Amino acid sequence: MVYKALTIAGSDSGGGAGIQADLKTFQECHVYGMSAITAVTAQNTKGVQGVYPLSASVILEQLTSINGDLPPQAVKTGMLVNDEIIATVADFASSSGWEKLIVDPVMIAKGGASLLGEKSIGSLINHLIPIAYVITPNIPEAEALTGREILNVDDCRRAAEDLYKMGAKHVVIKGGHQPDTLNATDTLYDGIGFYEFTSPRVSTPHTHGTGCTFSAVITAELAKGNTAYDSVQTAKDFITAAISHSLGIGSGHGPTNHWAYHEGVKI
Ligand code: PXL
Repeated sequence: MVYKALTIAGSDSGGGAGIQADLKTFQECHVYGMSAITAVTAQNTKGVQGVYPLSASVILEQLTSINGDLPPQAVKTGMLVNDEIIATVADFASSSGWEKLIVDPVMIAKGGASLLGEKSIGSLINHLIPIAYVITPNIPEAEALTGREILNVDDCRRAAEDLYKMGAKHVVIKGGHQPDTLNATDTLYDGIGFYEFTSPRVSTPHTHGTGCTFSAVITAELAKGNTAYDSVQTAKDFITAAISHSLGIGSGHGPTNHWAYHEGVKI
C-alpha cells in the first residue's frame, strides 16, 4: 500500500519551511507527498523578502485535482494567509470527509513576518479547529488562540483543554518557546489524558521550519495508520535529530536536517 499525504501551505523558496519542509519530511517518512500551494514567499535564512498569496480559486482547483484522483490518507494545513483561504480549505475538507486533518496554525515566521492576518485568527477558531484531528500550535500561537498566558507545562495543559473544547480531537502544544533552558516539553491532550514528550533543549539558531517539519511527521505517521500518540512520539524524535544535526547553511536562521532521523544519527 502506498500511503499519500497532502500539505496545503505556503512555498518557502529557501527550502527550510512550508511546502518544501513538508514534502521532504513526507519522503523521509516513506509517504507519497502532494501539495496545494496557498502563497509563494521569497525568502532565505535571513528573512522573508516577499509574500504573494494565491487566489482562493487557484487553491480550490489544486485541491479538486488532487482529491479527484489521488485521495490522501492525511492532510495538513500550514500558512493559510487570510479568511477566504481558510474558509475555502475548511469547506473542501468537510465536504471531502477528510478525517485526518492536521492543522498547524502558522501565524508568524521566525524573523517576525506575518503569515496570517491577525484578524483571521477567528476564522481558524470558527472554521478549521472544529474539524481538526490534530492541532499543533507553538506557545505564542496557543496564546493567540486561547487568550491565555502560557508560562509553564501546567499552562500548556489548560490551553490544550481550551483548544480541545473548540473541537480539535487532539491538541499538541509544542514546548520550543518555553523559558526552560534544559528541556523542551510538548504536551498532547486527547480529551482524556495528558501526555508529555520531553527532549533536551538544543541551543542553536538553526530552527527554521521546525514547526512545519514536526506537524508533517505527525501527518505522515497518521497517513500510515499510526496512533496520535505514536505519531507525536515519532515527530518528537525526528525533530530532535533534525535540530541537533542542523546543516549550517545560510547566514541567518538555517534549516533543520530532514535526513538526520532516518540516517540514524544519534541525538
Ligand atoms: O514556519 C512557519 C512557516 C510556514 N510556512 C511558510 C513559511 C514559514 C516560516 O518562515 O515561510 C511558507
